[in-house]
Amino acid sequence: MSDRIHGSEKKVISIAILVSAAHLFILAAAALFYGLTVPDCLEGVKPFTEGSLSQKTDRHYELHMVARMWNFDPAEVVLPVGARVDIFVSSLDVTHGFHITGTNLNLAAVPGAVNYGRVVFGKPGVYPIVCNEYCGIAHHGMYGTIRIVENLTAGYLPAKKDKVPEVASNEPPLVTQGRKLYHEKGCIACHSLDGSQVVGPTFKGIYGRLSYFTDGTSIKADEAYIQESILFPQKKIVKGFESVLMPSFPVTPEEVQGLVEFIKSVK
Ligand code: HEC
Ligand SMILES: [Cu+2]
Repeated sequence: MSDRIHGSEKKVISIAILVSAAHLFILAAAALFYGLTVPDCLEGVKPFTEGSLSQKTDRHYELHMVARMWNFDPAEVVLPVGARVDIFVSSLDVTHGFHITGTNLNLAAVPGAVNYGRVVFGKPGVYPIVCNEYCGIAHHGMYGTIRIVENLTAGYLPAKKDKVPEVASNEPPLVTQGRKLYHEKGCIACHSLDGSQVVGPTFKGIYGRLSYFTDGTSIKADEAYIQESILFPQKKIVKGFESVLMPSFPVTPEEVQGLVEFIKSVK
């Protein structure tokens, strides 16, 4: 029997068996010791519309991530070294990518669906999240950050932490509401408060200053203009920012009022 198989063939078969065994071993080790799981599309899970972080046990976290044009909610996550994170990803608009740099987690963020993957963060450092699925004009600016920190007692979301911001007690309620919306609606991703130009013009000192537009006209930024900029972002395009389209946001008239008052207050 055995002399019917050529010697070199036997060698090849042995190597094939060895390689297969090695693969199985690596898979088992990855699952058992590194906590890796196969990305999965969950059925029967209601897609969520807001990002959140919850702590299940000492090291075990659950992270809900929402992708939308053109940011992630939450935009920044801070976790202790060794955190084992169950990540659920969904989208509010189109299909986005969700890749955590430095890990092997690469999911699609699909509207109406929830995808799942698990990552164990063994080393401290900054892990940028990138969208690797072209999703529109500001696709290149779509990113988030996971920060893994040593000696941290519990993970948290920096932007949501100051959801109820510390403000002077005499701040008008509308301004406080607007400040909250600035975080929640994601304006923070493109507009700074400190004068730095991020993706869009800074809000610092915008009220009463001249805005110059691509059609050569200009306008002194008053309440009506700021309101129009939020409701109809494409009506007037600020010069120098024509390469990025500001998305329009679903906002109630009351929310617009809050945002306008907040923007006016950024001096
Ligand atoms: C994806 C990036 C992005 C996001 C998010 C975004 N904007 Fe903008 N925004 C821009 C860009 C780019 C411009 C300048 C081009 C233009 O006028 O459309 C702009 C312009 C503006 C202007 C006019 C600025 C000026 O100097 O005249 C206002 C006011 C404004 N945005 C408010 C908001 C508010 C409020 C939000 C949140 C609800 C928001 N933006 C979210 C990108 C963004
Ligand atoms: Cu995207």
